[in-house]
Amino acid sequence: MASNLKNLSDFSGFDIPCGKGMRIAVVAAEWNREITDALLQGAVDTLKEHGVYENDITTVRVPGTFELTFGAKCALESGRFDAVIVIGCVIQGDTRHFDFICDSVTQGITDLNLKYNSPVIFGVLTTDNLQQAQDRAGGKLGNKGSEAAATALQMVAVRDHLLRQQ
Ligand code: DLZ
Repeated sequence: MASNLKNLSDFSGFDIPCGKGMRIAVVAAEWNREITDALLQGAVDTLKEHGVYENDITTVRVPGTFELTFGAKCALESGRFDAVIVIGCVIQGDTRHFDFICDSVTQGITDLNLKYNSPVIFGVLTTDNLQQAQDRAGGKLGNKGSEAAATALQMVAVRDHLLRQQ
């Protein structure tokens, strides 16, 4: 989770490349929809602000954060995308589901990043309560979806720079 001092939508100091011509899939969870809708909107807005064509952005919904790994895998297997962004929100409750879901999606997305040559970006909030999620979904600490979108553009540029240099 972001530090209290960091605004997730503040990219000053970061060199965000132009996304013109990049094809991006955004896979978003239905759970905690109030939050994931705001994160998804933040991601799409930021992609467009940085030059990604609307037609090159594909959004898809999966039931929960646990399903993000499979959704991202399908997007990668299609070979159609330069990057995949996963969006979710897991809120700590009295259930151990929190740990299982967070561990699963973190490991799942890491595994995909190791296996495929298109980056998968982690736009998942894992918070103690709803207020912390709202703060990071367009609230006082910015928008984690926007941060994920900017990261996607950076990582596609890194991939292109390093793999196409050979
Ligand atoms: C079951 C569950 C719970 C308890 N909490 C969340 C949550 O906070 N955020 C979320 O995205 N999904 C949650 N889920 C649903 C799981 O991610 C998954 O969809 C179901 O366990 C079915 O596989």
